[in-house]
Amino acid sequence: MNNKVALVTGITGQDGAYLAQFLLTKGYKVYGTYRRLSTPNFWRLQYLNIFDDVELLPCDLLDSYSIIETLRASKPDEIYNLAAQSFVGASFEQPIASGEITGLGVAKLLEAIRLIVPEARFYQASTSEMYGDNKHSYQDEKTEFVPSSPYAAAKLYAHSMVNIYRQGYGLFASTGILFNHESPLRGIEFVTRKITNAVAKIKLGIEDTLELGNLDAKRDWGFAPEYVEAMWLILQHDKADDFVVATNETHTIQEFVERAFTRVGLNWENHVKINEKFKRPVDVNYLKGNYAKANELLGWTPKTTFAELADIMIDADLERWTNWQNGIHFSWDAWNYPNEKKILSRKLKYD
Ligand code: NAP
Ligand code: F7E
Repeated sequence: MNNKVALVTGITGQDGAYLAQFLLTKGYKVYGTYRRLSTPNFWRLQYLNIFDDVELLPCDLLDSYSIIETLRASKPDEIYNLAAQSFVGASFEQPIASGEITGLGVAKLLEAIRLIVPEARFYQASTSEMYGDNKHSYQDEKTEFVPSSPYAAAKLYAHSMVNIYRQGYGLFASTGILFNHESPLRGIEFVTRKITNAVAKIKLGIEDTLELGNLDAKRDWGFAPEYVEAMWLILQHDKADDFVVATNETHTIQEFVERAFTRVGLNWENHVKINEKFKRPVDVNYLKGNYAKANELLGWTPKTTFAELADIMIDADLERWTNWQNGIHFSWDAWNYPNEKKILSRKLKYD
């Protein structure tokens, strides 16, 4: 133990689970917040085998009093705010809820920190989505933000509030402007995991087609376990600041599709269909980060390549579906999410 206490909001999400695992290896006592749901959602903590090692506190960013109770109960030295409505597509469907959770929720949290634990170090999960549909060859800490979705607008509000609380109240409040990062624990609606889950099912004969939207968008994709280490390094730095975390590479969605199908020996063109429903009213077409500052000041560098990332995800989903076919039971998200096609969209086009 290092006698330090960390509070991770959104511990049930991809990054929350990996960050909790990382902090436990560093000797932290780890508290994590979860939302009360009709069906409990602890599969990632179980998957990493750390469910019994973390302390769970009920907290919703919509509810200031639950935030206050969480801070009082945990008395954290470090707070990692990962909780958000994080799906860009859904933010077009529910812009108000996305703003209240992902934007205003952070203001509620900062106010509570200012009043209850002002000495705590605070990390905010900012995002490359804040750059929007920009025209720059790469984006770094100096690039202007032009958000292109309700999600990005909410995140930019939160990002601005962190800077205001740092300057105005002297909080040790930092942000990581993280570009897309993926893993076998990635939420099933996000494009990489949607692809690897479907490719595994197609390979095993459970499904035949994969419907996608915009294949031309480009993303800077890294490996999530490496990105949570960057979050920790940001809070160990001697000064609160903003840091871009990225790979400095960019690839189209189609390249990811090709890599995933090739991994299992199939031709993607025989299985992929375009469905307008999965195109967004406004998309971010090009993202490529520059992590020079994080490298220079934090010593952080990405390690897993684009191809390795796709292979790790494909192999994990193939193993899960193979186990499922063999009647092996384990904690997992995909088996009871049969088909995203079932979900009707209010604003996007559908058949
Ligand atoms: P994720 O898997 O969607 O996890 C989001 C977490 O937030 C979940 O634990 C979720 O709980 C929780 N949450 C949602 N609404 C909440 C509310 N009203 N109150 C409290 N908690 C709530 O997201 P992720 O990929 O791990 O990303 C972590 C953070 O980094 C997010 O803030 C995301 O916006 C940001 N980010 C992600 C990326 C990326 O590429 N992954 C890049 C940049 C920034 P449930 O399990 O109950 O839904
Ligand atoms: O979309 C295109 C889609 O949903 C990537 C979040 O973690 O990273 C994530 O946001 C691209 C977009 O991630 C489908 O139009 C095509 O251009 O995987 P995504 P995202 O929107 O980049 C950032 C950094 C965050 O902060 C967010 O929290 O893929 N795309 N066809 C599709 N996307 C989805 N989801 N589904 C499709 O069928």
